[in-house]
Amino acid sequence: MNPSLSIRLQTGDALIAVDVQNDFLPGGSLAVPQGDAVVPALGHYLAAFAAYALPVFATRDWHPPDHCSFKAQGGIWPPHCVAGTYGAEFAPGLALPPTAIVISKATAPGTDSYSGFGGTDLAARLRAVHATRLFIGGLATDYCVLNTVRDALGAGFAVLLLADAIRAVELKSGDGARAQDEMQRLGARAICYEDLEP
Ligand code: VGL
Ligand code: ZN
Repeated sequence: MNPSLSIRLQTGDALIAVDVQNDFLPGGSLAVPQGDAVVPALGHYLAAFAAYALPVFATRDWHPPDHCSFKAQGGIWPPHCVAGTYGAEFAPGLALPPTAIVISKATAPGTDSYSGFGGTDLAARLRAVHATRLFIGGLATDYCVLNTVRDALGAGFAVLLLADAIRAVELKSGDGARAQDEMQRLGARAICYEDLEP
């Protein structure tokens, strides 16, 4: 790797772990293929952010039992991430710091949001900690990661997409790669943990 490309964590950086919840992991009701792989991958970034005392955010899908995105209500998804259930809990292995700021989204029956910014105070919470550059990973590449990254760029944040800490649903084959292309086209820079300065 070219050391001149090495990324140094700095003041203004924040990490966003998108929807790393049991229902999106193998065995969950809306399992993302290899979704569990993001847990140790994000663990590396979480350790680095802890070492620099930089802020960490975790978004979660937090749906009511009759949410509009569920098939019984005419949506396209099986029931998932129902608030207060095991499936909605963060993956047990996800080493969030006690100071992590949890952002719940799509909490009302009639509205969905794939973006962590939709209907939440995420943007304000990021500004409150003076974040300017966001490291974004989690689940799923082609839904909530894509839409969170798009809104982050639209809100003026720089975005580093954690390419080794995302996995896609792939309702249609290739959706994950297309989503990553789109995020990069919009201005996100794809990185891997090895790109961080040791
Ligand atoms: C998600 C489908 C439905 C996601 C959430 O977190 O990517 N995908 N709800
Ligand atoms: Zn959902």
